Amino acid sequence: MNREKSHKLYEAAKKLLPGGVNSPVRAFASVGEEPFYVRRGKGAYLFDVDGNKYLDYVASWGAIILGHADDGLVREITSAIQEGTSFGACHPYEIDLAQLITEAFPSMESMRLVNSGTEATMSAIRLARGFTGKNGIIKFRGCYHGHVDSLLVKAGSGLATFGIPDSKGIPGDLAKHTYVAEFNRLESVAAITQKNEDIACVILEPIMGNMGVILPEKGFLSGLRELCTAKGILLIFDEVMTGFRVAYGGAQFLYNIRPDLTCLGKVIGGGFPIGAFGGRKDIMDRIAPLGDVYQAGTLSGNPIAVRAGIYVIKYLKEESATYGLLRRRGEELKAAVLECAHRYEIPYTINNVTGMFTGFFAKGEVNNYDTANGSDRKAYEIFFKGMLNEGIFFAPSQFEAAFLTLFHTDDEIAKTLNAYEKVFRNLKGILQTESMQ
Ligand code: KE4
Repeated sequence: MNREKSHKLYEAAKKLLPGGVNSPVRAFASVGEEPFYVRRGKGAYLFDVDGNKYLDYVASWGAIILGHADDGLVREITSAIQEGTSFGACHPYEIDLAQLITEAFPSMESMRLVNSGTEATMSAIRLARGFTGKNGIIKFRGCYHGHVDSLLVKAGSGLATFGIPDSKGIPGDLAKHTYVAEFNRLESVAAITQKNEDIACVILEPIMGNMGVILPEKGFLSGLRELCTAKGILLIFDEVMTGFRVAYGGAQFLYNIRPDLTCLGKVIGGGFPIGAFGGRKDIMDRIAPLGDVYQAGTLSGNPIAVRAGIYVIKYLKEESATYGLLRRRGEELKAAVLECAHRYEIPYTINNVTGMFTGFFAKGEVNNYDTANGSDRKAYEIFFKGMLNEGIFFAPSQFEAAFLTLFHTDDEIAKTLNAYEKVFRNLKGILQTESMQ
């Protein structure tokens, strides 16, 4: 696959951008590849500057659910942009989006729109600290909540990928307030709260996506809810990835848990920069200008991002078949891929929720940080490269999720399965050779 133009662009980018990218995981470093440069996207596909076509399972890290350059969305934004791009003043669309979100997420009685998932989680933990008057935060090893100082501790996504679970540049005086528990191990949370009274909140991805997809085990989320309620600790669901993705009402709908605060992003902006945090009104009323916890943003509630989000969420609301389609295709793909892995005797397991999934090169179940971290990254690198050469773009890291869009039709699933067949056949040969050495 010729990627000469991409190579030249990457060389130029490296002169101006650290690592040549605007976000680390895009550098493809952990899979030993150079990034390709996208010219355009359409439906389930990306097209690079060298004319190559890729079936896209990254979907802008989950922000794209309808498909790239959806015709209706393009019409909506083309019309919206004629009226201006940013006002720094109130506009009616921000009320419409908030109404749609609170109907889908009843726990979000009140909310604030921001510009990224990071801003949403950063604001939510500041609010939790302000509301409770406490400093401590409990997060889970491998969960990633954006590049928030207090949350870049034992984090997932790009940090786990590059093996730097803790970023430099975060003062010890701040990091000391962050406690790290183990996902699916409720006792690890209880152990922290028994020793520390000064805990403001527990924040987690209710379905992990940033160590790859890891599902909560039965009783874990409900146990967390009970523990937080009993201790007066706020429970924050980071649904930046799962919101409007795993269900119209997110993971909190699937598992019937009411968090105190929720963070959203990605899907609610239709690919434009957006985030939101919200929850109990008594808590949100502490946010300025009503309350004494400051939060602000020049482009917060940007009319273009908001109108894109309204279009996408209305589509998901009205096309109720959407989630059934994503669920069916996700399960079909999982079953067929696992059958293929079995035939080639490749240790592989898939965690999947409504077409948000990760395949791990691991022997047993992947249900926590250690089992995810123990997966075979060399096999993943071979998988990634093999799929890319077949024109299938998966995340350039084992510790990310793959996403179906509504344009991943049965034809795309068939194309993906053909590619898996070739890649697994090749991988079996490599693994057999290695085992003989
Ligand atoms: P952003 O600031 O990147 O919009 O959102 C941060 C964030 C917060 N919470 C969750 C659960 C998230 O998954 C994210 C961001 N996700 C990563 C991919 N795993 C974004 C991709 C990137 O960092 O380039």
